Amino acid sequence: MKFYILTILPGYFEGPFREGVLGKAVQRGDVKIEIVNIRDFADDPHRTVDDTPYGGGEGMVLKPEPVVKAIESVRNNEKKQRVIAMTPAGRLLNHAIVRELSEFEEIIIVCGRYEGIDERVLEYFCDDLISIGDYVLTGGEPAAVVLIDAVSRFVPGVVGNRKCVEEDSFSRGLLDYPQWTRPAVFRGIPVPEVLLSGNHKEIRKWRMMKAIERTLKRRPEIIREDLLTEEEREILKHLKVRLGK
Ligand code: 6GU
Repeated sequence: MKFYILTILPGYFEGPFREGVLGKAVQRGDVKIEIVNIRDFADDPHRTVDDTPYGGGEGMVLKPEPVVKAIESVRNNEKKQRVIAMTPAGRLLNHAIVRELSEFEEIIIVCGRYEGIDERVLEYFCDDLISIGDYVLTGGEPAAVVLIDAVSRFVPGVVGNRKCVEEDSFSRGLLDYPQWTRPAVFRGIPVPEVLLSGNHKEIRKWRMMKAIERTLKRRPEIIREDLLTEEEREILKHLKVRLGK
């Protein structure tokens, strides 16, 4: 899978794709990243990429010409491509969108800066506008890193254990159960006894209960009853009564 990142801050991406699971995937070539400097497509001597907004108002807007030229420089009809603009005015990124995007061969990501991107670029040259949450960042660059990280997990070979990907919390509509590791008592705080019992049937049931309980408490809106097993639905029913939900 290949990602093109169109940005006016190419240096921003020097770190994130060198580290960890994603860094290894890039080294192996399972994930390819190409940074495209939008400023290289400015045609004046000052390499101007922004201008004041028509109608007045705060800040600067990314000019259409350099951004569109940058998009066109990586467009390829032979590949299954998607052009995505990162903007807080986009649709909110979630598990379903991440999965959908992982089906493309190449994703071209346009990172916004200043007060925004000329609307004609978004409307006529992008397929999709994506936001990573209801807060404003100084630019689309950190959001692009988030998107690439999440999509890359679905690229075969990137995450060693497929089960971890297929069964992640958001495909099931349940948060993960909590985890502990040694020592059994840390600063006076013990690990729940059932986990030390060696009773795997009990442990499985307890974890299921914990996962449903924390989802009900923190993220009740993500629960998909249709995706739960009979056993999980039963636990959910009991917990709802107990928690008064
Ligand atoms: Cl994609 N861009 C910016 N600038 N802010 C955001 C965002 C994106 N998603 C959430 N906030």
